[in-house]
Amino acid sequence: MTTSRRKFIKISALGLGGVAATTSAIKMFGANPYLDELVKENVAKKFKRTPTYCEVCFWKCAAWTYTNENGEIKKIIGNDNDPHCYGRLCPRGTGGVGMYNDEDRLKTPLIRTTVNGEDTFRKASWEEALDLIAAKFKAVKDKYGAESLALLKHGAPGKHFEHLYKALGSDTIAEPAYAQCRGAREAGFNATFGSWIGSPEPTDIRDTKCLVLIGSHIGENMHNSQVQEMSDAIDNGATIITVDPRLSTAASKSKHWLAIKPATDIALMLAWMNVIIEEGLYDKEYVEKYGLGFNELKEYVSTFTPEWAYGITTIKPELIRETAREMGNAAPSVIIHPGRHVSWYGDDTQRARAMAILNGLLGSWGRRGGFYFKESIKVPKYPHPAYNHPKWGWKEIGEKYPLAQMGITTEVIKASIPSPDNKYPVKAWLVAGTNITKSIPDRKLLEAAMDELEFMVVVDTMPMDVTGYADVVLPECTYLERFDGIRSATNREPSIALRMPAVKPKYDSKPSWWIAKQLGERLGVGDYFAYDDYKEVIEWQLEKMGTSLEEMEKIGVKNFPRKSRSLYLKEDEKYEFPTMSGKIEFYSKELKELGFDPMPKYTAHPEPPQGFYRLNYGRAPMHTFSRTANNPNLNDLKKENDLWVNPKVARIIGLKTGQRVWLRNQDEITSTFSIKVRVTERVRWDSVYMVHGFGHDNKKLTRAYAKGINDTQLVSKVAVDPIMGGTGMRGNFVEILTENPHKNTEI
Ligand SMILES: Nc1nc2c(c(=O)[nH]1)N[C@H]1C(S)=C(S)[C@@H](COP(=O)(O)OP(=O)(O)OC[C@H]3O[C@@H](n4cnc5c(=O)[nH]c(N)nc54)[C@H](O)[C@@H]3O)O[C@H]1N2
Ligand SMILES: Nc1nc2c(c(=O)[nH]1)N[C@H]1C(S)=C(S)[C@@H](COP(=O)(O)OP(=O)(O)OC[C@H]3O[C@@H](n4cnc5c(=O)[nH]c(N)nc54)[C@H](O)[C@@H]3O)O[C@H]1N2
Ligand code: SF4
Ligand SMILES: [Mo]
Repeated sequence: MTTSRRKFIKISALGLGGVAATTSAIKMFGANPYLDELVKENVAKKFKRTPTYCEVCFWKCAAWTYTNENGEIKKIIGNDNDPHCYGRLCPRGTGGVGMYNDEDRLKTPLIRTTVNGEDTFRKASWEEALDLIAAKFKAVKDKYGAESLALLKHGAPGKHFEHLYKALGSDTIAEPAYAQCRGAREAGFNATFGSWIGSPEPTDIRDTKCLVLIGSHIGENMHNSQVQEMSDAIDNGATIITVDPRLSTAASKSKHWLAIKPATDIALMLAWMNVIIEEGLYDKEYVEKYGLGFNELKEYVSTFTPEWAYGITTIKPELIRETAREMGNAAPSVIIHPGRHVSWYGDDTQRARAMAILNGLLGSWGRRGGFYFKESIKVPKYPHPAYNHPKWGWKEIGEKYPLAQMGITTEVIKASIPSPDNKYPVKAWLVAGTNITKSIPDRKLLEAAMDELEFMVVVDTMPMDVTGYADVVLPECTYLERFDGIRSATNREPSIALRMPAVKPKYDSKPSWWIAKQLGERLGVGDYFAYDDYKEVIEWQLEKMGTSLEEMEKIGVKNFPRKSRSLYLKEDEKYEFPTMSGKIEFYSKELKELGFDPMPKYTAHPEPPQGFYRLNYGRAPMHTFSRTANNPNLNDLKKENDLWVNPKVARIIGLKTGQRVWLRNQDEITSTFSIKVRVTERVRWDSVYMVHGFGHDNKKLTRAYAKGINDTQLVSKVAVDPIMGGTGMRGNFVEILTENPHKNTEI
């Protein structure tokens, strides 16, 4: 394959486009519960409602889609009985209707073609596109084995293609929500408590007395029930301690904001352990009963005094002591929040271990106001033949990283580049529900891999950047137009939620379950899809769970009583933790045996060179990653990201709020687009900050194209976590350019 073939198609594809009028309807809702109630009452009288769960992010709040007599979607409102949302959606969920209304949506299947030497897409029928994919996938399967077909996925569509892949005999599956997101936290907590954190996190925020946020920026990170519970906890007098180099929304609501020097959190946590142990603030009974390796830990942290940590973190020793005492006083109703996007500096599993150990010392795991024992209900599997066993898959591809519990995207990407020592040749990709060109760091590596592929398919709802690299693009209909798997997630009590179509698919778009089935039939595994409509699967599953489609249509969410055990540990319970030792492992033998530090170690990370600033990034409450930038409702609330710059830096460079600048990173990668400066004390002088997900490259995104800077473009350096393969992305440094570096070049 020539390089040019995979060249990103920038031109507006035939027949696509059209600018939609923006609407500010979403502004009507805001976060006013009284208004919410009024809206609910009025809406209920006028419109028909259909249950769904939100796909704007992965919290999956259950909701009602209201349609009028003409079958138009008018509103989406939270389901009162849902423990993920308590009846209220976040601004993104309310604005989800914009995904349906977006005129820029993918409308038909597209096939890459060449016209006058230029790559472009032509419209195709489903028949033609599916036949082509099946033929190409079959060729790869016959030549190299099904294992060489990789699936990169996220969200609900991923599940349907996972089924297709397993039927074909491929387990070469990965998602950026692991190695670029929460993988290290799962590995760190698993090594300590023997249990994943998972989603939603089993943090008992509503009953906590002290919530410690280390980087986690709840409030901008809009995970619905957590935000609501945190707000209740504040009202109930809980102490919030936020460790963040930036004054996040959470930090502004905190009793203590620890404006830590970036990349030094492990030092702070070691000092906290030192104080908690030295001053006897830990839960002695709990530690004795459930802990393993306390004496080793005590000995190990004895030299990590607050004075030692001060020199590293810039946090004053008195403040380290005071906050440690706050935690000790609140224990066990204290949460050192595990965070979620934790792929920061490469020692992320160890940072997660430090968080887990602090929770262990304070006795918060299994305690009210700490972490509860989560429970979910199993959705029965719709019958299908046994899956074919692959010879290799995500595990083998990521074998260098012993505690990886899921596929590592970047390793799958590397395996797609042929080399004599590549034992696991990946040859084709199906990319579903993930905009990898925005979510995977090291663009050079990603593009090198895409160049080498024999075939690449993208299933998306929007002409996102990633579609420009595909051979075939398939338009999925939005979550408001389809059936999908039943939502069953862990929580205090098990619950299920139904997603069913409120309206027919717009344009020539189709649901993923249908696409997967069509491909399955063409690839000889049709017997794994023994239904005509996914509705049949859901009906069958609901019957088995003691309910029915009819009932679920009426209620949307069904809550079930707990069966596994009590929510918290009982007074004199002899609980065995699901670790190898059955104990909370302060000292990890497993890590030691694998050649890693058995207790977390502080390592100094590279600092920005003269004239450079650390590139920090995060979330905005009205956007999800790159997926909502073009959404008419949400775009209306925030059109582009801005660059937070400390006044001291602004003075040195001579910057003013509102001024446009470009960024260049340590590898001389220059941002394609510019960004507006926001001068603010809320960010430290050693870093700059922006919201992730802007700076879209594809002109077909009429509202989002060229708006703001794409942080991912500047993340060319990654610090890989040796334990689980996560890609630390916060070690990139940028200089600020006030002159347009592209002046003489056309983009
Ligand atoms: N609105 C909205 N909400 C979302 C999402 C979204 O796209 N939009 N995405 C969801 C997903 S999948 C995830 S994973 C989560 C991510 O949400 P979090 O887990 O909360 O995100 P992080 O990126 O870890 O945290 C960002 C914060 O870390 C701070 N920070 C940067 N460097 C350091 C450091 O060295 N030390 C410390 N202590 N802090 C630092 C930043 O200033 C910023 O405030 O958000 C979820 N919620
Ligand atoms: N630089 C940088 N990189 C990051 C992060 C960061 O903060 N900064 N965050 C990391 C984190 S925490 C995560 S979880 C990942 C997330 O990474 P991704 O999962 O790639 O997230 P999105 O960018 O939202 O991409 C989602 C894609 O799915 C499409 N989509 C939306 N709904 C549907 C649907 O119903 N069907 C189909 N088929 N497609 C749909 C959207 O149009 C979009 O193209 O990114 C990680 N990468
Ligand atoms: S938190 Fe917001 S965007 Fe995420 S699922 Fe819930 S309503 Fe949707
Ligand atoms: Mo994430």
